[in-house]
Amino acid sequence: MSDILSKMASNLYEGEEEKVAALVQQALDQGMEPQEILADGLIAGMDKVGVDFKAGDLFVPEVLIAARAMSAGMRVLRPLLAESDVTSAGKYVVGTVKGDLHDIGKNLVKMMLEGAGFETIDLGTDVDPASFVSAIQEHQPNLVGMSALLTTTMVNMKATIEALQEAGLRDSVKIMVGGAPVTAAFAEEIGADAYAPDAATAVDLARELSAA
Ligand code: B12
Repeated sequence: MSDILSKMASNLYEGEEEKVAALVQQALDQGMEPQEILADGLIAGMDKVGVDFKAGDLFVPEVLIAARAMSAGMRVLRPLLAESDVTSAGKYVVGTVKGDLHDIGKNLVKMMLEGAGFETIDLGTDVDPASFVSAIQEHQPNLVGMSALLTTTMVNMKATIEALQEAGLRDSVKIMVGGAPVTAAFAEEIGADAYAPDAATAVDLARELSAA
């Protein structure tokens, strides 16, 4: 990998927003392809963040800071990626389910997926089943994510899946669920496709589900 791309990846890991943005610009000025900068600079850095977060070597604040550096690099790159018509890794609609206002974990998963090249549409918190249905109709994602942090709101994941079934949309998307009280057994019971205990695993699963 070129020197500038490895520097970009390590600065992203360290959360150096301004340096990452400047290195992206420098790489473009040197004539590098936007896709190469994305894959071997930004995503490579974010992948290492994911691995170290999963291993317990990094914590939530560090991941959020790295994700901000990723966004700073993406701001420079995004217009050029749109021009060069780079296909995204997949399209992800996400929300925290009805009745639930917790969004830190949801945002972390979203940022890590953006880091992995997914296009994301964030419906926010307290999202009722009908809003998931209309967002899926509008944006036609391949992946849907639901987050819940309360034992009292987990049931709304099931209600959302039922609403998707009723709207005839269930088979058009893969559904991932997560949040502290959610388990793999619960995910299976409500008919979700996957459960991830953390943001790094969510990226691995999203890649698998998008390739399937
Ligand atoms: C911060 C917090 C709040 C903040 C939320 C701020 C915000 N913007 O999110 C505030 C103060 C608003 C809040 C309010 C409440 N909270 Co609160 N809160 C927490 C706390 C301390 C941390 C949650 C958090 O952000 N963790 C950090 C993130 C990174 O972890 P995470 O959310 O689990 O996400 C990771 C994974 O789960 C996974 N993941 C998450 N979502 C998704 C989605 C997908 C698709 C995938 C694949 C993976 C995934 O990946 C993430 C990253 O690795 C927890 C305690 C705890 N330790 O969990 C209590 C906790 C969740 N809260 C609790 C309660 C009771 C409440 C209130 C009811 C309190 C009250 N009486 O008012 C209200 C409810 C408000 C509402 N309607 O939602 C209880 C829930 C108990 C239960 N079993 O139901 C907890 C467990 C505290 C406790 N021990 O009692 N809370």
